[in-house]
Amino acid sequence: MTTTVTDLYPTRGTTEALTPRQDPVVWGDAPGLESYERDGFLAVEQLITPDEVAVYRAELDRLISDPAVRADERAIVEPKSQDVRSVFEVHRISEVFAGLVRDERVVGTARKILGSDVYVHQSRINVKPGFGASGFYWHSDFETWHAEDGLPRMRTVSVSIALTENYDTNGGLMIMPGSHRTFLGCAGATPEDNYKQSLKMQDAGTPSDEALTALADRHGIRLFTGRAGSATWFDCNCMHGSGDNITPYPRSNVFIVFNSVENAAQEPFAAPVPRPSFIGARDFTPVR
Ligand code: 6CS
Ligand code: FE
Repeated sequence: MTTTVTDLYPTRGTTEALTPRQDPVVWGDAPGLESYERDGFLAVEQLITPDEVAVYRAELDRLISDPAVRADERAIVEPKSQDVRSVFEVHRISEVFAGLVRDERVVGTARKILGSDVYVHQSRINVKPGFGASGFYWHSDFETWHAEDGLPRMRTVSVSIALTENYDTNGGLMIMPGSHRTFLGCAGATPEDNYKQSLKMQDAGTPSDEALTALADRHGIRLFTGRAGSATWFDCNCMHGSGDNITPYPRSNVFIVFNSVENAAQEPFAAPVPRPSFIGARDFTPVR
């Protein structure tokens, strides 16, 4: 007997459609998360100390200059400069970053928000070097993780930890506050092997100008700046993006996505096959 899975968040059909969020934002009853519930994000001025930043920066520099890492399919290079743009599954490649994932300041906060044990759905370091590194166009991560990785519910949280200074000029993260409460189903089917293109420049799953204008008019846009060591926790369904970085100053971060073990990936809801496990994990072992 085939079990039909209800798709609460239809996307990548013929037309764009708005669906109100049908999931809590904060799944646990932990105090102090009221603003995260309201805005969909929580900015932390210092999640890790300057000394710890130095350790992770050194590890990032080591990884991106290691030819074996650069040759690995988990490394994505900048289209123009061929600089390393991102390295995925960094928590498996590097014991140093694996330690960061297990740090109580990190995984403990994810458990509080998601109200359960958690596993890492995705991790990456984004280098975003200076002199023209390209940004990430507006999107909801959940739209991709639902469509292509098969995450059924909005019970997923990302944390972006700055490893370099995030100025207001070097391509920082922008989020539309409150946009996490509406799911924007995008028009246009997912192409085969979409990830080979989307991790450089996303196309499928990007909103129309009209939808973005309506969301921006309603919610505004918040730019996140902060010192190295600062962090932004944000809900999987926030509409967010970041601009190019044409300054000489890199905007490097480590980005960890925690998913509830109660929300494990199923079959993709709008893609022919799941993405590789280094992008959307298929090992649901809780972080200990
Ligand atoms: O497709 C993804 O999973 C990745 N893409 C972006 C632009 N943000 C989320 C995630 O890292
Ligand atoms: Fe994203």
